[in-house]
Amino acid sequence: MSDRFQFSVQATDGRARSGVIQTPRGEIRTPAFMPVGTAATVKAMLPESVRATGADILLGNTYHLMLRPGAERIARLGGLHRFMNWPRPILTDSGGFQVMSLSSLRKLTEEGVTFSSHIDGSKHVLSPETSMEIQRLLGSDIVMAFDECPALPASEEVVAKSMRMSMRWAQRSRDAFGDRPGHALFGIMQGGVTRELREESAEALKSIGFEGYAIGGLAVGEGQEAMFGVLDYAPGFLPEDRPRYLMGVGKPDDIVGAVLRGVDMMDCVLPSRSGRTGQAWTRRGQVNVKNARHADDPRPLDAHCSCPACTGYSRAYLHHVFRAGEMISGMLLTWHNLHYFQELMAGLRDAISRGQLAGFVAEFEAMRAQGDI
Ligand code: PRF
Ligand code: ZN
Repeated sequence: MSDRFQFSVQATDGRARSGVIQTPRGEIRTPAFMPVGTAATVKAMLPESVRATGADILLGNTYHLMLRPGAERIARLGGLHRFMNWPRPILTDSGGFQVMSLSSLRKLTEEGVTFSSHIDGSKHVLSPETSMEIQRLLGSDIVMAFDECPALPASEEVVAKSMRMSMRWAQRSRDAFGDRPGHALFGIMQGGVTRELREESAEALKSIGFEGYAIGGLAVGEGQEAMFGVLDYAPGFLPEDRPRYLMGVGKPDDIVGAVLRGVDMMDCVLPSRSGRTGQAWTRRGQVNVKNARHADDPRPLDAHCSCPACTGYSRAYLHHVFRAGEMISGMLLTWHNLHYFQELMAGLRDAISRGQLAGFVAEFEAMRAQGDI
């Protein structure tokens, strides 16, 4: 195992890349999908089950963990990996994005953001410096720079001002992070849907220098077509020899489109969150198990899926436990969804390695076009 953080691209197919990120806590095969473990758990899953779905890395959240149970407490208890019993790599988001979507009484200045907790109303401050300190206390392997992400649509002027502040915060994040062998700091590109702003942001980040580069500020209301429009050029502004991480994306077709455009890492609550609301994701698209058509159906959710939900249970059972509000419903559907997302990533990696990505994508689209039958 490497004692350093290192990324190597092993194969390319068009703009898509497959590779490996080496970290002291293990390898991350890319393109990678990171399940979200916001509050030190991937909801409804044991860590060993998350691993069994094929995940190499989880995402954790500075915002939630600083509020509850507190970063100092997690540090005293041996760090986030020990605390949640996940020994592999963890990436933590820096908090600003969650402050904007979850907290109240927010006040944003050049220094940072003050806000009230969505849990108990208590007052807190996040800045590049405090975010770096909290992520250090958590023991995060991949630390995200502190940024601001404006909701779209927003005027170009608002997006430009916000992006430039995020770039000043990126420099402060780099300075505060310091030299931490084996740990990585990723910068976050902003700039909305404006090509010139995206380029300016990428140039600012590259001159600071990061171990990896995220594309932030997408999947915030602009729609898939506009997002793909940005992804047609934005990854090309970033260094080829560093991982590129598209934050908060997405649905399976978003993931495939992003990988085709040169993205290496993604995260999304979708497979875990929708598992708890009765939504399953399969090769044939979305299936809602609460639909009455499943009540007498002895078939599995997906006969070609090797997850526990599909090998052990019928659609009728999944329908019943969802309707009955049983906890196993969220457990089985989350497992299935995470398994499906990880199989998709494995298929993408394999297709890129073989130079067969176009064929893989054609098959992906043909299966979805058939629909659930
Ligand atoms: N910045 C940060 N986290 C994020 C985003 C961002 O722009 C997004 C946007 N999709 C999701 N999570 N720090
Ligand atoms: Zn399954």
